Amino acid sequence: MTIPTIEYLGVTESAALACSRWVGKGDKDAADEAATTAMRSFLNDMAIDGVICIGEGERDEAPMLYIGEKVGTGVGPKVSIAVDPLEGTNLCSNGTANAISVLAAAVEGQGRLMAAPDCYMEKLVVGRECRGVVDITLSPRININLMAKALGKDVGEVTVGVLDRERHDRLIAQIREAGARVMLISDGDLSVAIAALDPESGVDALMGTGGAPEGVITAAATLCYGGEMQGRLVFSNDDQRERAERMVGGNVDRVMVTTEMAEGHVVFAATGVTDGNLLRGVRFRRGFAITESIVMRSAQGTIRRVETKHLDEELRHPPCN
Ligand code: VTB
Repeated sequence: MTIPTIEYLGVTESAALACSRWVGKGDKDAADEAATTAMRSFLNDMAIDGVICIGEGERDEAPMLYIGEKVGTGVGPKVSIAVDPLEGTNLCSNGTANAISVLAAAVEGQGRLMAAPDCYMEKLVVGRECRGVVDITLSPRININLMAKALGKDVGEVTVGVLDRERHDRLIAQIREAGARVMLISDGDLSVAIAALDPESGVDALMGTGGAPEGVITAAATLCYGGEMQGRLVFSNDDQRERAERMVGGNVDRVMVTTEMAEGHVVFAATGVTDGNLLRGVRFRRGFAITESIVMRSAQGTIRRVETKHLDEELRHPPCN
């Protein structure tokens, strides 16, 4: 049984609308809570036997949408659901670019999402034109040159998104030395990775280290876009490594490709909270709000961009002052 695409879209729309009331208000926890509460309540109305495989954290640290939490009415297809109700809590509270609400889902027996340990992941994400071209074990210079060739661009026209962190100082220098452009982002490597998958976004690749759970959600988007993602888990201590050995198995230092992290029939949905490289944020008009989303199904090979008007939105989520 297939769950209508529009249902998944409603999940991320509801989360984006709820936390959009907190855009620019300087309270990231309130923004995250609003998104999580709205998303959970939408999911619980869906006719699915769902379980959260990637969520807000472990059961003991996250009251809502924790890993293993059952969602949905319990009657319907068994679905594994990976969520990030608000990717970029700082971006939302600061009113800066690229905060999104996001979900990836796989129906049991049709698709699979990898269980992600809570550690870092080194990521390389490129769009369809660069599939089969890049290799995370090679230097940024080589990858950028290979990308430029595949894209039919000058190296100086290639733009790489990188999280602005000290750990990336060397990477940033290497990208610049190769002659390419670095787009530094303060947070939200998931939204910029999705932008890199889209040929119209102006971002050609995402490189660098961010969260592993978000990496798996990125892989679901990559599968839907027909792009390529390579990831390597990065551990801060032995505990994390042992956990990864239990959850992921095999040699946990290996390079993981897209299909190891997301496979088969998966659905991906994201709604903009603040304006970003790929999606516009929630906009308010007299008596209604407008959202922009992207929703994709890997099995059908569909990528839909959806603009939705939400009437009387101020009654559902009153402005917070
Ligand atoms: C953040 C966040 C990213 O990873 O950077 C986080 O902005 C981890 O990095 O979007 P830090 O610990 O250095 O902040 C993400 O959440 C996802 O990959």
